[in-house]
Amino acid sequence: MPLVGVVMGSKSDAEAMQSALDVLKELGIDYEVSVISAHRTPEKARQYGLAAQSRGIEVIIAAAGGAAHLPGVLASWTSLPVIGVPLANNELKGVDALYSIVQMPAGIPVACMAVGPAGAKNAGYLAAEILGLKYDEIRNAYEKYRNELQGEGHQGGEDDKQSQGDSK
Ligand code: C2R
Repeated sequence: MPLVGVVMGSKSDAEAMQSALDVLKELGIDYEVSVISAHRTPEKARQYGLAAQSRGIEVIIAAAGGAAHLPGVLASWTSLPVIGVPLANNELKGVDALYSIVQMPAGIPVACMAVGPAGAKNAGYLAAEILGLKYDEIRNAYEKYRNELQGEGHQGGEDDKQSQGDSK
């Protein structure tokens, strides 16, 4: 049974959201994918939000570009956590979607990720963190990933080299 509902505003968002799906898959988290738009298919958005929790969904990831009201509208119909992913798909390069998602007025929160591939990936990781509070196997898979990240020594290593060089 899917624990994460990944919702995107258009089929054209699928490529940008693939990395979120990859993260969920790597961590062994069941998910479902739906294309729903708050303005093109408003009734579908309402029904999705209202029914999500009773269908077993525990976290919603909502991705949209442009005037991205989808995450906020879904959040209005459910008290499940909604993670918004602003997509860069037009002349404004995602700033429009970022502002639409990040500036939710007080009362109904939406967690806003970064624009671009990092945001899509982090949506998957944040979903894992939330679900890990309840599911040991998800927490273990996520912590394994975090430990591996430390072992890889990513940018920390490069930064260290740089700062050593600078101090000479
Ligand atoms: P099309 O490529 O279908 O024209 O969509 C989608 O997320 C997509 O990035 C263009 C962009 O419109 C976005 N869209 C929204 C919403 N519905 C579709 N921002 C919404 O409800 O917020």
